Amino acid sequence: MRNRLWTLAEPILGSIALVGLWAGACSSDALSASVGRVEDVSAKSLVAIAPAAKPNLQSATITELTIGYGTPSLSNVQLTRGPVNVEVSYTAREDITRENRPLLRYEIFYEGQSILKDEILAVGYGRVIIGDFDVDGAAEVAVQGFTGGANCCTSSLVYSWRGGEFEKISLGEIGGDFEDVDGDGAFELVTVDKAFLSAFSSHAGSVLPPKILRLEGDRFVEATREYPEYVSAQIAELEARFGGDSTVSYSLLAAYVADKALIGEYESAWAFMLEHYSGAPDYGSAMYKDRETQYEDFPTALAALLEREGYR
Ligand SMILES: [Ca+2]
Ligand SMILES: [Ca+2]
Repeated sequence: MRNRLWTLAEPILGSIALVGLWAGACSSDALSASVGRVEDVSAKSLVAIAPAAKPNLQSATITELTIGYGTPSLSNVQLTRGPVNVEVSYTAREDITRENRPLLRYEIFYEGQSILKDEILAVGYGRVIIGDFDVDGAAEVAVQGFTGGANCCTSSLVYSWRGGEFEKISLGEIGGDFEDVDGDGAFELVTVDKAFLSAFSSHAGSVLPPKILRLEGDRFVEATREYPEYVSAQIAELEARFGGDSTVSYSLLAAYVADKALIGEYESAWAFMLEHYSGAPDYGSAMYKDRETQYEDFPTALAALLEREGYR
């Protein structure tokens, strides 16, 4: 399990990978029946493994393309999964300006028919994934791109096949990974709760609780509390950071209390926090300020944040 507690979940990748991820049961010949077609790209720079083409998308297989810093320009790379085909092109830019932007362009086909064409800004990171995220037999195509900037932002979009068209679901500025958190075959979007960003620490030093979104119908809903094993693993990693110190940083404590609240253990976590916070501002008084309210201390500010964000 990847640790995304200490980062902002904005993957910056230095290479290109075209990979079919096989998460369900598969037969030995499943991976050999169909290989993604790659054009105008050095074959050496790609690992191309695509799952067997099937008339429907019942299995939990995702085919994906990821670009990162150093990825050369690509044209018409084909990702294919069942009836869905995505043609991807990417313009690498050495000097990025408003007029000279690194764009990931994509055209989505269904059974050979062009359905839509679009593009996304991809500064050092971009990704296209085909799969059946909610295992309902209809395909999804996810597109992500990093918009650039020190403190910002990956955008995510999902196109869901509704028979005749792909419905566009804009997730906004949410990064993260599409993965099957609980092994049930459906893919969740695993991201972080940005409400904790810079709340009790510097931006880079912020510890963020996990946030898990699940596709339900035509939207993604937050379902973090339904994945207690995943959250517990995150808690264990936080606890490993406590060490034997008598005090624990505010940001770490905030994430800890939030995580424990997600698995129904808010009270004990709150008591732990009260015992282990230093009482001194370690990031200036600004951290106690929430819009118009200036909180008197860390516990009061944390309680307000947890309340506002639905943790308690
Ligand atoms: Ca689906
Ligand atoms: Ca799942």
